[in-house]
Amino acid sequence: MAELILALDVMEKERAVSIARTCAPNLNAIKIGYPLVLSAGIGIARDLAPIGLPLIADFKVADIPNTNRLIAETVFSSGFTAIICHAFTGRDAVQACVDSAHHHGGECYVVAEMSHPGATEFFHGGVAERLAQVAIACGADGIIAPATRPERAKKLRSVIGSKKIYAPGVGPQGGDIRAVAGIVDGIIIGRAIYEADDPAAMSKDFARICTM
Ligand code: OMP
Repeated sequence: MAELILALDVMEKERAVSIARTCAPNLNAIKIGYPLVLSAGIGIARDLAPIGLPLIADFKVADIPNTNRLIAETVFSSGFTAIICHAFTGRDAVQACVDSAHHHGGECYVVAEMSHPGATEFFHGGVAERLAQVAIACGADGIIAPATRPERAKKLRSVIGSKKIYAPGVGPQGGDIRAVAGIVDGIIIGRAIYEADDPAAMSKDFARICTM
C-alpha cells in the first residue's frame, strides 16, 4: 500500500487551492515546488493549511550547510511539514536540512535518483546508492527514487531498508503506477491529476491503485 502525493505544479494560487481541495479526500500529502511558490509566494502553504494534509516543500535544496539551514528554517516556519534536498552537496549540507526538519517536527527527503531520461547521466554507476547512503547516515526520513525505473527503486530499497521511498514519474514521464506501487511508500503524481478533466476522479482512481 502506497501513499498518493499530489505534485501541485500549477501556477495560479486559486487554481492550486481549488484542485488541492477537490482531490484532498484521495491524497496523503501535497508537494509544492518552485513553479507554485515562485508564482504564488511562500504563503501558499498557509492557504493550503486548512485542507489538513502534510505539505512537502520540493526545493531540492543544494547549497552550503548554512544556506540550506536558512532555507529549511523558512520552509518550516512557513507551514510546510517536509522538505526535499539533494545529497551531492555532501553529508554536512544534508545534515543541515535534516536537523532543521526534525527540530520543527518535520521530515526531510533526499533525492537519490531522478526520474527523467537525463538522470542516468550522473545518477547511475553507483552514485544513487551512495546518495541513499548519505540519506541514511544523516537520519533523513526517506529518499526520492524514480517511478520510471521500478528496478532502480527496488535496488535502492535494498540500500535504505525501511526508510520511505517517494517515487515521481507516473503518467507523462512514462512510469506505470502498477509497476511501482508495491515497491515504494508513496507515489508523487502531478500532471496526470491536475491536467485531467476531472482531477478529483483521477486522484480517486490513482488512490485506489495505491491501496491495492
Ligand atoms: P509529473 O511528471 O507532472 O507527474 O510531476 C512530477 C513531480 O515530481 C514534479 O513536481 C517534479 O518536479 C517531481 N520530481 C520528478 O518528476 N522527478 C524527480 O526525480 C524528482 C521529483 C521530486 O523531487 O519530486
